[in-house]
Amino acid sequence: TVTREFTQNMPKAELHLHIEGTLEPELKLKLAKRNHIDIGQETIDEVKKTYEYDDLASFLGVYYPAMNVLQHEQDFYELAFSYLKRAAQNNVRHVEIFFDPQAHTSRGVSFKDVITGLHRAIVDARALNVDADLIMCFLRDFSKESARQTLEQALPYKDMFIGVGLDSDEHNNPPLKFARQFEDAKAAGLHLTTHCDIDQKDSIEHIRQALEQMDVERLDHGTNIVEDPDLVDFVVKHHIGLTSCPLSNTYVSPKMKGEEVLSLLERDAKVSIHSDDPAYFGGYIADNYYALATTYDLTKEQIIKLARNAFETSWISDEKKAIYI
Ligand code: ES4
Ligand code: ZN
Repeated sequence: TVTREFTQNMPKAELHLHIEGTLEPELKLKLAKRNHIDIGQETIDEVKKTYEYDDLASFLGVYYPAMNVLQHEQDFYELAFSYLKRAAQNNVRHVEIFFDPQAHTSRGVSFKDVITGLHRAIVDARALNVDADLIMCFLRDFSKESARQTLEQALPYKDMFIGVGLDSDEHNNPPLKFARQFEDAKAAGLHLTTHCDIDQKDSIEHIRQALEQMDVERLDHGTNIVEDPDLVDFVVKHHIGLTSCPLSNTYVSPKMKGEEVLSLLERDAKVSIHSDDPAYFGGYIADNYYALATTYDLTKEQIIKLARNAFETSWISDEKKAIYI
């Protein structure tokens, strides 16, 4: 049987983690104080009481306002370095970190302060034996004009991130809305992924667009692809990764979606396990493996397969991949 220690000690790759979703109550309060921002709470318990949500919209309503405490380059550094220290302690060897520049630039923080703070933490974390890269996400409920401006701001910092993605509210915001930005990002040598959240009304259509018309290399969540066997064939054939986040799913959808993960494993699709917004959804990556393993009675072999899938579909060099697979 799979123990908590086993999921803890196993070398892991984290491919679905929003850095803003690692903002723990302690750091939130510390930054609020330092930056003189009134967040309406003064203790950790009070902050935790605000963490009540039962769908994506109610979660995002807690998540975005909290980011106000992030004001300066040093704040982004501390956010990322705190996460990477924790990752190193939990045997996470490689992380591809999502960040949402528009959630910060829209409130007056400069793009440069966001990306250089995060990047500096990544450089310093190399000493901890954790290897990390950044993936810039466009907020899909913002306009494509805003996405265009964001990509323009970002390209001078192209050496500090390896790919682009889409997150935030998917409803009525299909991947194709950002087809042009994805094309430009790909032409600039960047990798492509997109959230295709579970239980969204049009998510099968969104998955189809992303795979067939936008050349994405991974789907974040995306596990309800099991409803469409032809699309499953496509991801199996093209080694497209699907990054499932069990604890997150239990909040924004009523279920952990383990049946979907098991069905994808059985079909030999490259599904893997991650944590999404661990400070908000009750656990980091080892907790996510453990929750899935205990709820669905997974074997060690199945857990190892999920972990290998993450390294295989990561965007590290083939030389580095060979170490882990
Ligand atoms: C997110 Cl759970 C979730 N869904 C969509 N966008 C997000 N950004 C951060 N967490
Ligand atoms: Zn996510």
